Amino acid sequence: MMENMNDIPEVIAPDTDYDENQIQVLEGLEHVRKRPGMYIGSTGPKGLHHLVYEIVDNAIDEALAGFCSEIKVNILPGDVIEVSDNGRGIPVGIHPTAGISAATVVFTMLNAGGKFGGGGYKVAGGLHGVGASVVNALSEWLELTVYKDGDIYFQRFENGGSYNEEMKVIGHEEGRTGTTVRFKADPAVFTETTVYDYEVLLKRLREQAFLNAGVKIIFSDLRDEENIQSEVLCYEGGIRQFVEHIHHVKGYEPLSDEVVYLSMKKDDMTAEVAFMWNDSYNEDVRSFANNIHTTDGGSHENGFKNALTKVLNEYGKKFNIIKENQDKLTGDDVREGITAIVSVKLTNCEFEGQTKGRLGNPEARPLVENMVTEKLAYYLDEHPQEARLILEKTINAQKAREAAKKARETARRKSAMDSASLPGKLTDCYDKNTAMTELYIVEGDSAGGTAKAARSAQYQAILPLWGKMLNVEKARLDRVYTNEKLMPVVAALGTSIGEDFDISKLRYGKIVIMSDADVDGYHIRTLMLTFFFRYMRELITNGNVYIAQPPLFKVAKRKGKKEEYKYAFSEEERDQYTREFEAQGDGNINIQRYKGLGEMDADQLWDTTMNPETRIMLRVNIEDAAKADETFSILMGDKVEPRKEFIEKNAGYVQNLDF
Ligand code: TTJ
Repeated sequence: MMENMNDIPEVIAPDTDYDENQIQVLEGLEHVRKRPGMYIGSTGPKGLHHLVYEIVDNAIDEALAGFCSEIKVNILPGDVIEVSDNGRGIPVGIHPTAGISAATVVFTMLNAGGKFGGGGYKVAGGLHGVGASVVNALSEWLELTVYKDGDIYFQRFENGGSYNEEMKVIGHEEGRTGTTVRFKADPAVFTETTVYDYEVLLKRLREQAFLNAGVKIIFSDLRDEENIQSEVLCYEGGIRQFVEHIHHVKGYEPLSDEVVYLSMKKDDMTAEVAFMWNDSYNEDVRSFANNIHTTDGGSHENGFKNALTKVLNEYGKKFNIIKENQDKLTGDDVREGITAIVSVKLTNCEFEGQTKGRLGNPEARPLVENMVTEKLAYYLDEHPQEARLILEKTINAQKAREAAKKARETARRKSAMDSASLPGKLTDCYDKNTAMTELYIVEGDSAGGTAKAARSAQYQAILPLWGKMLNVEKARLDRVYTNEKLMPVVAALGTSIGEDFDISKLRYGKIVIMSDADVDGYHIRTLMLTFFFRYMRELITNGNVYIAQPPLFKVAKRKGKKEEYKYAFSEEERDQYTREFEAQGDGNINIQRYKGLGEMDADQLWDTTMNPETRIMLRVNIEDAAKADETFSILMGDKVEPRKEFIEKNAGYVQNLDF
């Protein structure tokens, strides 16, 4: 879908000073209304939040250009977004070819932004930078105010970018400069919701503040006057503080006091990395290109990883910490327990892969690789104490890996001796064609029994989970291999895990986690997603993992012997069905709340949750899994403080967790 972005002709702008001349006129906005997904990915909550990023990005560019010290982002009552900066103000003069204000052009002509012409700003890429006009096209209304040369300019757009009045001066204010954009996302486009999630916006704005050191973003949620929330996001330390923040949130203990920070400029490109090790065994490497999270890595991330492995091996050899006859440290060894941010800024980013999550630009790799090779070697020489700690940590990882390999081989030999290595608890399906088959991972034996009775034996297999919840956080791969809860899952899937993972051996096309809508169910789901995220990540990126959605309520109306009923998957649905039944004015209404899967009989479970014709399932994406991983770290880690914070924040959902 997004490949079509390339079909949009580029604006060729003269390479002169950035002014009205540089913005050229392109096609109108009708196409954006017709195919919003092409421009913002989706019209669900993700696309909705994307509108905000799109506008904020413009203000951040102005800040990076050095002309703006403060960006305000407000969520106003009615889920109106207001973004303002104190930059130079968008050019308002008459555009030479369009014959209207240049600012109007920016908001009404697709791709009309100086950024796309090669002059003006140097940084743009991906879905980002599709521009203000796309936001306008998808808004019920949008108001633009520009403060410039002592004047206040204003223009209002309605219904996806139409306007009755041109940009005009509505007042004067001496000395003030800047741009303010206010908009309401169009509910006719964002049919699912136009309500913003404060935490989602906060996370992304904070990330942008880390990636652009010194840029000040003041974010406020003013929707509910009784509960105003506000944060000032400004980090002089940039991505160094990003690394510290991740450690704080996850409750990790750092290996040393100092975050390693390296940066380099070459031609039009800049690269920076920040990293630090901690007491966990998890690798958390996040890479960005032009401030966009590259979830699938790419050339810049590869450059970082290669150089890191190479430099640590060389240092270890040089100081005889790694002995002559000892194996080299692998990439996994050196990255065990690392938190790293890799950020590059390039003139033209090429994003590749199905979800455009991977940086393609080949020049980014040597840039990062050479930087880390040179500067990390220097850093280690300058910091012998830290260097020793790092080397010890990685050598421990190497030892653990070798021990894990032995344990694995023993486990394999053992399982080879069992006649069939499929777990005893598994009720398999007949079909062997993975295009058809589904594995339901079910919490508890009783729900497992119901699922077994409900399923289609042809293509649905059932695996009830049992045994004590394992603390994977503290366990390494070797212990995962002997865990009674996880090993049956591994055996049933057939893919093996970690470096042995082989998706071609996968025995089912869909893996469905089916757990109760309560605290235990939440726990199990978090555990499973974290496990997949850490040891079978490709299952998630390949789209094989799903979460079943059992109904929360049955709303029934009984009249004499006749019962009519509907299943509700949320409280809103419950209330809606109740109102519908009430409106019919006859019979008694009864609402049953399902506390667990076990309360449904097999037919009900089939109809509501397992029948492909009628069920709803959520496909798990990499962000969901990463989130589970973070939650898991918080819930299972040693630190009490982040756990308390988490529980306070999520009190509604995770009430009775006993720690
Ligand atoms: C362009 O070059 C001349 C001086 O102004 C430059 C400019 O466009 N600056 C600018 C744009 N500052 N802020 C914006 C901006 C801010 C928001 C909130 C939204 C948009 C679309 C642009």
